[in-house]
Order: sequence, then C-alpha cells, then structure tokens
Amino acid sequence: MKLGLVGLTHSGKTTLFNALTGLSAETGYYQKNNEPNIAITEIRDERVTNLSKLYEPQKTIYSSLEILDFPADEEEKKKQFNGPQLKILDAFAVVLRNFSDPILDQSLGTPDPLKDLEDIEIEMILSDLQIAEKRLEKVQLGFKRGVKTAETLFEEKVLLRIVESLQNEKPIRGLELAPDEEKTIRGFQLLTQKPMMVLVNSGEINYLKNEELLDKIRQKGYIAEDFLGRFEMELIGLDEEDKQLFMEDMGIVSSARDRVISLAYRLLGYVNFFTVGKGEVRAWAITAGTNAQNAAGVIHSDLQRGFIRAECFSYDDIMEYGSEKVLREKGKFRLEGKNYLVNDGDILSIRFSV
Ligand SMILES: Nc1nc2c(ncn2[C@@H]2O[C@H](COP(=O)(O)OP(=O)(O)OP(=O)(O)O)[C@@H](O)[C@H]2O)c(=O)[nH]1
Ligand SMILES: [Mg+2]
Repeated sequence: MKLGLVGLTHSGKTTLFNALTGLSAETGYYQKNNEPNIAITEIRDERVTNLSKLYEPQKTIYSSLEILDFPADEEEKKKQFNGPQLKILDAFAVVLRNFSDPILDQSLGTPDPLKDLEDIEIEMILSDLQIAEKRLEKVQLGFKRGVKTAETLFEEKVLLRIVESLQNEKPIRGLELAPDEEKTIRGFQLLTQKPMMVLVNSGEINYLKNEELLDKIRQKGYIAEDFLGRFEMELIGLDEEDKQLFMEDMGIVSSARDRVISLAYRLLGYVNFFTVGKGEVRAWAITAGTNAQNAAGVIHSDLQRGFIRAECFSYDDIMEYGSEKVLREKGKFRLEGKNYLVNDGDILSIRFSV
C-alpha cells in the first residue's frame, strides 16, 4: 500500500514524514530535486506479535505501508500535481499548514488550511481535466475518421460524465461509477479518483482546538485529523516511556504513525488476514469483502489459480483456545470455499493444486 504525502510548500510534509517513519529527512528547505522521500514502515499489528509468540516461527512478517513524501515548490506548485509520480499511489494524505511561524507567515501568509485544501483540490481537478479532455478529443477524432466501436462509444459516454464533473470542480471520487465505467478509466490513474485523507498539521498552541476546521473538512467528505508533526518529530530517538510521557502531556493519545496507519486502513477499507506456521507468521492486507480465492492470490498467484479450499479459523479463537488441536476439538476449525468472504483476523491456510 503506497500512501503519498502531498500539499503546499512548507506545510510540514517532510516533518510529518519523519514523525511517521522515525527517519530524519531534511526539513525546512525546498526539496529542489523533486524526488520524494520514501520509507516503508512496518504495521505493528499486535495480533501478529501474539501469533508469533504462540507459533515461534523462524520469520515474522508484518504488513507494511510505503510512505512517500513529495516536495512542493511555491512557484511551480502545479508541478507536484502534474507529474507522473503521483499515479503510482494508492491514496493521498494531504498535509495542511495550521501552524504559525514568523518567517513562513511572512512569505506564505498566515495559515489558511481550508483555502490550501481548496487550492490542492483545484490543482488535482485541473490535472485530471487535462487528461480526460485530451482522451475525449482523441476518441471523438476517431469517430470522425470512422472508428466507432461499442467500446469507444462507451468510453466517450464515461469521459463526458467525467469531464462534466471536473468542469463543475467536483472530484471524480464523488461520482458513482459502475464497475465497467470504472474499468474504462482505470488506466488513466486520475488523481481525484484516488482516496484522500487530510492531516491538519497544527502548532502547539492550537493543537486539539480545531474541531470547527475538522468539521468543515469532513463535510467535504474527507477523513481528517489533527496532528502535531514537529512535536512528534522531535520525539524521535527518545525511549518509549519518555515518548509516552511527552505525548500524554500534549494530549496525544496515540502516535502519528499509528493514527495514520489506522486512517489509511479506514480510507482504503483494508483488513488483515494472517498465515501462520513454524516457518512464518505473516499479516496480509486485503480490502474488506475480498473472497478467499482472491485473498489467496495476494499470497501467490498459484494459490489463486489452483485454489481448492481455505482452512480457516479466527485470531480470537486461537488466542482463546491456545492451540489448533483444541480449536479442532471445539469445532472452530472451518473449511471454506472460494466465495467465502475473508474477515479481519481470519487465519487462512490455502489448499491448492496447480
Ligand atoms: N513553528 C512550527 N514550524 C513547523 C511546524 N511543523 C513544521 N514546521 C516548520 O515548517 C518548515 C517546513 O517544514 P517541512 O516539513 O520541510 O515542509 P514540507 O511540506 O516538506 O516543505 P516542501 O518540501 O518544501 O514542500 C520547517 O522549517 C519546519 O520546521 C510546527 O508545528 N510549528
Ligand atoms: Mg519536504
């Protein structure tokens, strides 16, 4: 899962990136080379830790979140939203500056997070509009030249809807697209189609006093929360106990990393299932409502192709009964077919043959 931190210049993207990853990428300067900072963070699901204690495997593998921190450049802020780099992301986390700083206030103005969010929405909409209009022109040019198939006619219909929505300054994610419509435009990787959440980067003075602002952002349909990026970045390197004390002092209930991970799961509708054994205990992320055969495909395409059945039990049951043997005796061990919808916390073993 790839999550991209985007936003206007000096909103604190790199500061939050550091807070989230424990790294120390340079902040407070313009990332001139236009390359994102990238880190892969383990998602420390405590269920994996507990399963690992039970099975004592050679390897324990948590699922992970890849976080990319994109630079912005005030004069060329469009660049961030026009480049191809954002296309690879699964979701965006927009970082909004909600802290005052004498120097930044002078050069960028006093913080206006809502206006910044609208600016970003518009940049993304314009980027998508350019792509959709260009493609529409091409399809229609084809019609003039006599290339008219059921597919291109269908594509034109979808594109017309999309262009209209974008021209009305509405992101595509707000449109209800049928699966075949969605499939037609998937290849364009339009930005306003991707899930997006908002991280309000506050200062120590106004942290936790932003309900009104958060409400307005949520009314626009986004998941949004308040963060204290610089404060949390400065906690990097402290031991856990001190970190907790400082966080409690500021009213931070859980770390920015844990919060962003859980927001990302919520945003993307992800749940975890697990595979267990002496060799390896491992977490796998899937979207809620994925069936057993497709879930098997996340592990390996062979398991999907040759899927026979899934042996299945739940995390809660194995924790309660302590061993697979007792689970079987208690009738908590199930065999499920390919259409079984995998639940969060299911432990699967795939029977397959290729
Ligand atoms: N006063 C104050 N300054 C902050 C806070 N968070 C970040 N900053 C400062 O804001 C400046 C910009 O932070 P960065 O994290 O580099 O911002 P960015 O969004 O990555 O900027 P670009 O990469 O140029 O787009 C730095 O000097 C930070 O120290 C905060 O909560 N309070
Ligand atoms: Mg930066």
